Amino acid sequence: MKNLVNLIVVAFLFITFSSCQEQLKTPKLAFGKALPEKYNSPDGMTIGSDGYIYLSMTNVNKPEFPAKVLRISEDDQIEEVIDLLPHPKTGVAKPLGIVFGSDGNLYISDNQSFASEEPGLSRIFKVTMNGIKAVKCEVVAEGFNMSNGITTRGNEIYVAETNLNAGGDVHKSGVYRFELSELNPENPVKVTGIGDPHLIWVIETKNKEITVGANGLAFNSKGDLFVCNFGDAEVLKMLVDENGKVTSTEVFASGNGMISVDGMQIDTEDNIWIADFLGNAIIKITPKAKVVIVAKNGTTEGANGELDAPSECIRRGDKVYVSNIDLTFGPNTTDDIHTMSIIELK
Ligand SMILES: [Ca+2]
Ligand SMILES: [Ca+2]
Repeated sequence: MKNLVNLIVVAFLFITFSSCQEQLKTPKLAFGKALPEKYNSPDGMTIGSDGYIYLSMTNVNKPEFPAKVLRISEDDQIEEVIDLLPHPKTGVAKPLGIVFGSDGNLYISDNQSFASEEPGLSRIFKVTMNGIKAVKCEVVAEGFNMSNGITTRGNEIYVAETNLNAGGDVHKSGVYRFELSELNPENPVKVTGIGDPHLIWVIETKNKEITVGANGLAFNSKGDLFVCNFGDAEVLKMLVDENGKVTSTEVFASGNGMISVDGMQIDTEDNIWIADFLGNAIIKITPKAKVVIVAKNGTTEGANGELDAPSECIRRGDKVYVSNIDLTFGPNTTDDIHTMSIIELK
């Protein structure tokens, strides 16, 4: 009898495990091949009104290749948009989050903490667009330690500062808010951390080992803001009025198999899409806060399209495009196979 019970338990576990595995989607290699060496670490993405995915090619793994904005056409061809402005001190740009402002220009976080340990070197770029042509790249805000996710609502731009470095406290991060009219290349905004009127929210990451804080952020169709707190694997929700005043905050989703929460995008159905860098997974969170692990695999080089330390994902139609930034951090080791993945939803 006891053996029979054991057998039933084993069979049940096997079936449960198998069905969970079956629900996971298998990512495939984007573009049918690895990226060339000159495109060695993709990160932030946004979709333009032209239907292209605009992509930050941060090239953190091989900085001898200049950081660029690329775009991906609806038939998955890659085009170059513009080379980004090197920092005078480090000689490189390190773009992460990217978004179109309501003025039709691109706003991009330049995370100089990838290039230097000196605090305060990170910036926000404005890439002036004329139709599909990029005209110039200029600095419109500076003084960040690690400018990261970036998003927009109306004439506002929101930026995640992953490390406020407040008096050496590595657990504090936050969200800055700017009016587009303030972002003038003639006179860039200089942010100053705690006490800066642009800093509308400070986040405390509780994880003592992974202290990485505010990361991806995005608005849903109602204008509610969601922010990833990377180290605590939680998605925070905040309401911000039109004057930039935070009126409520809550934990919207946490845990449920998420190990970390990195880049975030929200699709047209208000599903939140998150790259779980440490968990090597792509997560969907429904508007009702149900956490779904869409794809996940072990550490890899990504040669067959496997997830390889993904840092951002974005849904376009029935495909989810994944940037495998492939940084040496947590369980992952940087390798020489540079890839993006695509997950087909249908
Ligand atoms: Ca790789
Ligand atoms: Ca790898």
